[in-house]
Amino acid sequence: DHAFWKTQPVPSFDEMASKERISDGPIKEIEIEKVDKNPSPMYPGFEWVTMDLEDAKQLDEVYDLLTNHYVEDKDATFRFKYSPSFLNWALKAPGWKKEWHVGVRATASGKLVAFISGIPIQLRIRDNVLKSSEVNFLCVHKKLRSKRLAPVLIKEITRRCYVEGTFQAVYTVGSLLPTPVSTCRYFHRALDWEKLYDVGFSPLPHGSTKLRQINRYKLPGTTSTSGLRKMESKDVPPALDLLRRYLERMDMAQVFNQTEFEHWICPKEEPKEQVVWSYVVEDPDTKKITDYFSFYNLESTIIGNKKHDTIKAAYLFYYATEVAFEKDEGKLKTRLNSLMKDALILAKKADFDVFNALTLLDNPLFLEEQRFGAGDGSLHYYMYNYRAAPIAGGIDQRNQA
Ligand code: YNC
Ligand code: MG
Repeated sequence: DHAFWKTQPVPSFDEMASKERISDGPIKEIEIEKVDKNPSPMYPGFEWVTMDLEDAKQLDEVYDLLTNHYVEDKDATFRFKYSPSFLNWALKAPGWKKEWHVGVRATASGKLVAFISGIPIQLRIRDNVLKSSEVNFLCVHKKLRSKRLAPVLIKEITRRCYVEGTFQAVYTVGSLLPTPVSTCRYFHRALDWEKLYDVGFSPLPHGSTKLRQINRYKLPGTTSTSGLRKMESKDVPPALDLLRRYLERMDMAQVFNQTEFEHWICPKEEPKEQVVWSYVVEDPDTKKITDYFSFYNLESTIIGNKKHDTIKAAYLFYYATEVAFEKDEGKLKTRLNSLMKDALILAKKADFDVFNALTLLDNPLFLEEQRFGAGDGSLHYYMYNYRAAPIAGGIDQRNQA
């Protein structure tokens, strides 16, 4: 019955399902002077901490907590394994605030047992750009589950956002809560089918053989798009311009400035483990950047497998193409299929086992042809303290980022 969520400024299932037209806007006015200046009480034996992620030791503590206790699939076979480099990238995005990296320690041992984070982003929903917080990495130690600690963490990050004058938030969760503004599905494209089969990720379809499956997912050794090369610093302004125009076609998307684009897509410094891979297409004649795509690296621990301990997954990230503005869906489909085939080839070369994508952006135009299969997971998108008419989901949806 959602004892916690029904007290929060989020739309109910009923109002989101109603036939009445929903007009987009905040649910509750927040008076900043009335926001508590101090954290809410913590359970006895535990204490609030602000994590200092500039300190490699504290970053490692968050890494350890997530590696052992973060999101698993429904059969508890795989668990996300965000690398320290990934956490640096995701949690120290431009404008990041230390106060939004919230931990809970056991007072006696000092052990980190829970975490929640936010980063500031500009989020556009239809015609409104909201100064908001993107909340992520909510995690409670397995031994402290079902004790209503999650609501305490959520209330504390909310207070810390309000104190900074940020009154809206966006977050994604695999489970259904009141009430998604949109829902996507995960799709997976095997790069190393045999490994995925060995670890129980990919089934052997009825009537097929291992050899046939391996052949089905074979890729050429080289890419085919002429002018395709790694993205460099000099490509940032034209690639950002292209992405901005491309995202204008969507109902919901982050608004990027150049610093943010650089951080997310074309980082200046190489971290210890590479997190993001980005490529551009430079037209051989005009030298213009006509397309770009990116994917990031997120491993999963394989829980209790003797032969392999991790799956290396590439996640399709942002991309854009000039062809999108020609209003010719057939042409867009053709172009995206060649770009994404090249992305698969590059990911395979970089030793990834699987390539994942959601049903957002123009992805439904290439998922099938590029041999992605539907996963069993959904990803629900939520807004905190903002009511917005639902954004179409599913395989036909192409209006969200
Ligand atoms: C969840 N993931 O429904 P009701 S995603 C939000 N997001 O409340 P307890 C969640 N709410 O239904 P547990 C949630 N999971 O009674 C549970 N809840 O109203 C709600 N898993 O609390 C739940 N990470 O402490 C229920 O549950 C209440 O001990 C139950 O802890 C939950 O990062 C959790 O999946 C998820 O570590 C911490 O299971 C734990 O089970 C765990 O008894 C593995 O809580 C890791 C995992 C979640 C990944 C993510 C996004 C989080 C968004 C949080 C909401 C942010 C709102 C915006 C705040 C800023 C506002 C401004 C401005
Ligand atoms: Mg709990």
